[in-house]
Amino acid sequence: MKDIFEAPFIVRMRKVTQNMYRLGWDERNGGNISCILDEDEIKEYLDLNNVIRTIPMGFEAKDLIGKIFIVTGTGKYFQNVGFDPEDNLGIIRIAKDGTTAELLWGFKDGGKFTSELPAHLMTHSVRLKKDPRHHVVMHCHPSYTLAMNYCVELDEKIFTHKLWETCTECMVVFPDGVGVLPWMLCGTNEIGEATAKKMEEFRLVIWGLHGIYGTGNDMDEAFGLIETVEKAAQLYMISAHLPRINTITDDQLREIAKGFNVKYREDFLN
Ligand code: 2HA
Ligand code: ZN
Repeated sequence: MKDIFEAPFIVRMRKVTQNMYRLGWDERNGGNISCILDEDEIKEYLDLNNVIRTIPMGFEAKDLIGKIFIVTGTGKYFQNVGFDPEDNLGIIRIAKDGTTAELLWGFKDGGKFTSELPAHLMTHSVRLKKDPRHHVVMHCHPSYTLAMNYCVELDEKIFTHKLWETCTECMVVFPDGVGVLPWMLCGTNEIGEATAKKMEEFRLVIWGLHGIYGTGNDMDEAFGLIETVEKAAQLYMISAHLPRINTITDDQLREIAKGFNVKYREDFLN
């Protein structure tokens, strides 16, 4: 077996969590990430017949039976993933009953997966149906995006439009817009189901007054989506109290969509 600490999927998780922590998106134990691991990429690193322990999930993930995920741990700090990945991360496989996780590696202090596993797995199910190349679900609390939650209506059209008109890149990066959920109690199956429902239409979903979910075919894509929202939100928040003299107009937004050949939410323009 190869050394799992050198595996690209571990190196990637260490890097991205450190990056997110340093950006201030994941204070204390805030945020969580899960990523589908393809059997081919892990079998050289891990004996897939060796189940360390089983952990009940409290919901059913029928579509994901047999799938393997690397996932951040509950109560764990992104700050610590870099120097102790085996304590802060786990690799789990969804067991045949669809309601149990088989721990294959990690959570070495007896810990378990993020409390947001329902939202993550339900989202994976939905996004996989949209695109079989889907792999990553990422949740975090980026400051400017969150600040915008307090001064912009929690409405998908209004919120998306404000982002689009603030930064030329936005229409190109997320032409499908940003889904928005009202404030809900986190860590529950209910917020998981509501998130997954939004994920049928969007790759980005705001959890009102809490944070954001981003998805993608790889880590860069999920991260890049959130990063682009956060950049626009930052520009919005540092300029919102000043007179708005210029803006990207709806006609210009249409021009961007045409120029970059992206299919966008036309109903989100005026
Ligand atoms: O686990 O971000 O939503 C920390 C969180 C919960
Ligand atoms: Zn959170």
